Amino acid sequence: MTLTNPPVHTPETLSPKRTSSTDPNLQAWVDEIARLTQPDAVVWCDGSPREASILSRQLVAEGKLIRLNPEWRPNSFLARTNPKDVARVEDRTFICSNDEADAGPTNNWAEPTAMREELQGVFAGSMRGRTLYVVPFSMGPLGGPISQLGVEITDSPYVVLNMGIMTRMGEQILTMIEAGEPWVHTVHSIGYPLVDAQGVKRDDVEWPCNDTKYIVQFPDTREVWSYGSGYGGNALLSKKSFALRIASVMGRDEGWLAEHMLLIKLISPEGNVFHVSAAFPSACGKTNLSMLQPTIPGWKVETIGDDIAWLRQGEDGRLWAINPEAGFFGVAPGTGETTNPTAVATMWGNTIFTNVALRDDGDVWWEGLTDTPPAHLIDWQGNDWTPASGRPAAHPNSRFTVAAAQCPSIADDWEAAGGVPIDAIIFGGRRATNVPLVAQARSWKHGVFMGATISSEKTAAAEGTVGELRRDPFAMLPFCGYNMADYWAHWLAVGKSLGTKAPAIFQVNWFRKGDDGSFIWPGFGENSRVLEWMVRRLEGQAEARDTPIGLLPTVDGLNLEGLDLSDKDLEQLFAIDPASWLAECDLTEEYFNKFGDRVPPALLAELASVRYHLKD
Ligand code: GTP
Ligand code: SPV
Ligand code: MN
Repeated sequence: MTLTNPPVHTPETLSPKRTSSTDPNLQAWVDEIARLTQPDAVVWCDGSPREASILSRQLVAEGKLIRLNPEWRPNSFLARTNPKDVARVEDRTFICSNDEADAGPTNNWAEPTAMREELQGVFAGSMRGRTLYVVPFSMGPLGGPISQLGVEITDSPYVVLNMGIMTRMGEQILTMIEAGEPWVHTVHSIGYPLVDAQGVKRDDVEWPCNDTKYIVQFPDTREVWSYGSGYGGNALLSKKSFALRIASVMGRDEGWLAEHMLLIKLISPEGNVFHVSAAFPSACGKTNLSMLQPTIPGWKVETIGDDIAWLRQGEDGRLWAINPEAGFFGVAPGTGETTNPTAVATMWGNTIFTNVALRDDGDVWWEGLTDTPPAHLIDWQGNDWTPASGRPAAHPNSRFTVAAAQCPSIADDWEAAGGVPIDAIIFGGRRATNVPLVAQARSWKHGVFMGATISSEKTAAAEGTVGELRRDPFAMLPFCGYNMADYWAHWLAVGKSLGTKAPAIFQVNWFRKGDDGSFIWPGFGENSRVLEWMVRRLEGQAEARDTPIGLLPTVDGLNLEGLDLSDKDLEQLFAIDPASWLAECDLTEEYFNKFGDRVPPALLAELASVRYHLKD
C-alpha cells in the first residue's frame, strides 16, 4: 500500500523542551549522524505522554498504525509489518570486536574498520525526507547502582513509541548525560529514505524497511548500528543489542552478568520470599513463567521482569538482580485467559500490538487468545480471514508492547534500585525428548554445565526453520556479545566469588512430548508445582535422588495433587535413557571442541563426570 508523504514535525511542534544538548559529545554525535543520514528534521524526544500522543496520531494519519476501538482497548494500536520484517535476523547480526577470537565461533564477526566503512555507505542519506529522533533512555531505575544509560537515534516513530514503553525514556536522561554519566551510543535507520541522492521524491509505504539488513555491535566502543529493519530486537536497540550483547561485554570487563532471564518473586504459603531468575530461549516461556498464577494453594508469584536481567554481586556477597527494562515485548500467540490471564489483563490499554489480527469490532485477536476464533478477521497481512482460511490469523512472532507497571502481578519492589537477592537460577529449553521436567545441579559448576549445554527447538522469534534442534547455551546464543567459552569461564568466576552464597541452579523442560506427540506436562500455572519443589530443596525439606544428569525429585517429591497425570506420564517426564544421553554427551563434546582451548576445564570435567555416571 502506498501512502502520501508524511507531515514533517519541526522540533518546535513536537518537542518544545529543547533543540540541542549542552553535552558536547552527545551534540557532536547527533550532528555527525545527522550529517551522514541527512534527515529533514531532528527531534529531541522528551518522553512525555504528549509526545507519544502526537506520534501515534501522526502514524494513524499516515496509515501506519490502526487505532483500536477505544471502548475495548483504549490508547492502543495495531502495526502491520512488511512480511519480510517479522523477526530478528541472526544471520545479519554482527559482533565487530577488534579481535575476531573475542567474537567466538557462535557469532558473525566482521572487521570493525571495514564494517564502519560499509555502514557509512549504507547510512549515507538513509533518513532523507524523514525526521531523526534522539531517544535518551535508562536501563534500570534512574541512577541505580546497576543501571546504565543509552541514546538511540532512529528515523522510526514506531520505534520511538515502543522505546517509550520498553525503557525509562526522556528528558531526565539527557540531564543525567549532561551531568557526566556515561552512555551507550546506538543508531537505527529503517533504510527507506523518501528522497534519493538526486533529490527525487518517492511515496512512503505502510511499513518502510530495507531488504538489506545490518544489526551491528561494536563491543569495544560500546556502540550499536542497526539498518533495514523496524521490528523488535532488530530495532529496539535497548533490548538485545544493548542490554544483552553490549552489556554482556561490560559485565565481562566489570564482573557482572547480563542475561536473557525473567525475574520473579516467589512467596510460599508460610510467607517466605524467594527470588528466582530463569533463562529460556526466545519464545520458550519466560513471559509466561514471570506472570504465573500458581494452581497450588497458598503460593504466589509476583513479576519483576520477563526477558532480561542484570545480575551483580552485592556488598553482602550475594547475587542481586534488576530488570533493566520498563515494559514487555511479549509473544502474542498462545497468550490467553487459560494460559496467561495476567498478560491478558496487563494489555487492557496503552498497548501496541504488532502483526496480530484485527477483529470486526476494532479489537485484536490471535491464536490462543480464545479457544474459538471469531467468524471473521483481518489477518496480520491485512487480508480477510475466516477459520476456514487454513492459515494463522496472527504471525507466530506477533507481539504486544506494554508497560510493566500495568501488570497486575508486578512486585512492589520491581524497581528497587539495588535489585533483589537471587535464591535460585533456572535454565530451560524446548525439548520433546530426553530432558526431564526438573533437575537440580549438584554444584555451581554443574549448573554452569547445564546452562552451557541447553539445546532447544527453534521458534518463530528468529528467521529460520521452526522446530530444528540447536544448541542455545544459557539462552544467549544470539545475544552473547563475546566468545561463548569466555562467557562460560566468566560464569564460573562469578560462582567462585559468590562461594557458599551462590544461588542454587536448576534445569527445567516444560515441553517433553509423549508417544502421541502432545505435551506430557500441562505447563503454565501447573509449573508452580516445580517451583514448590525448588523452594523445598532450598529449605532443605525435599529429598532428591542422585542421577547421572543431576538431582531429581523422589517418587512422591513433586506435589501432584489434583493433577490428571498417569503413572506412565510421570515416568516419561523423568525418564533418563543412558544411550540417548551418551549420544547427547558426544554432541556436547563436539560442540565444546568448536571453542578449542577456550573451553573452561571445569566444564570438560563436568562432561567427563556425566559420562562416567551414565556408563555405571
Ligand atoms: P521471548 O520474548 O521471545 O524471549 O520469549 P519468552 O521466553 O518470553 O516466551 P513466552 O513466555 O512468550 O512463550 C512463548 C510460547 O511458549 C507461547 O506461545 C506460550 O504459550 C508457550 N508456553 C509458555 N509456557 C509454556 C508451558 O509451560 N507449556 C507449554 N506447552 N507452552 C508454554
Ligand atoms: C526474543 O527474540 O528473545 C525476544 C524478542 O525477546 S526480540 O526483542 O525481538 O528479540
Ligand atoms: Mn527474549
